[in-house]
Amino acid sequence: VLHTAAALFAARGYRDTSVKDVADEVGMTKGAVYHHFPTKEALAIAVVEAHYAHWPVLLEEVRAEGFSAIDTAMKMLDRAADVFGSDPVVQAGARLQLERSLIGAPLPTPYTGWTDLLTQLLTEARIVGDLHEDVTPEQAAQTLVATFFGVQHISDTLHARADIAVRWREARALLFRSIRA
Ligand code: LUB
Repeated sequence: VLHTAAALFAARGYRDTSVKDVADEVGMTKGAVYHHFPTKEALAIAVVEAHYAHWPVLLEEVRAEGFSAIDTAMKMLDRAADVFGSDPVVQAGARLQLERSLIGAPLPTPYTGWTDLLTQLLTEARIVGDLHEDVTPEQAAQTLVATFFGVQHISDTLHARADIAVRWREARALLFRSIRA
């Protein structure tokens, strides 16, 4: 139900997706869907939460590859760009966050999870001397998040994210060249 709702939210947005649409697509009754998600808002919240659930898993995977902290940050964002380009749950979460004012229930706060994660990694990077002396972890994290958000948004708006990987790697090449020691 969650994946089907995500596909519909990603394609049509919150307003133009009904619980009935989800039920029909899944092949369930509306009542059966309401058994899992009591309201349409609850369904949207679950999709946004599932969007964010990707990143701790991704962090563990990238950490396990043994990169330096600054390279872990870069690889995390590279992998996130690929996921934004392919995963309907991640795409739906991003669209729902853009439409948050239309959803009559509070969604998780956007952006701060990534900013905190990248600040932590870049603080580790600074300790081992991998961060440029003029750069603070907080500033670099804010700029990386703003850039990634903008790159994925423009790619989505203009090209349905078909070029997100290329656009992101161009942007992050500039950014990481400027934040590395
Ligand atoms: C990321 C989006 C789209 C931030 O973390 C978030 O909330 C995000 C959806 O709101 O990009 C950039 C890593």
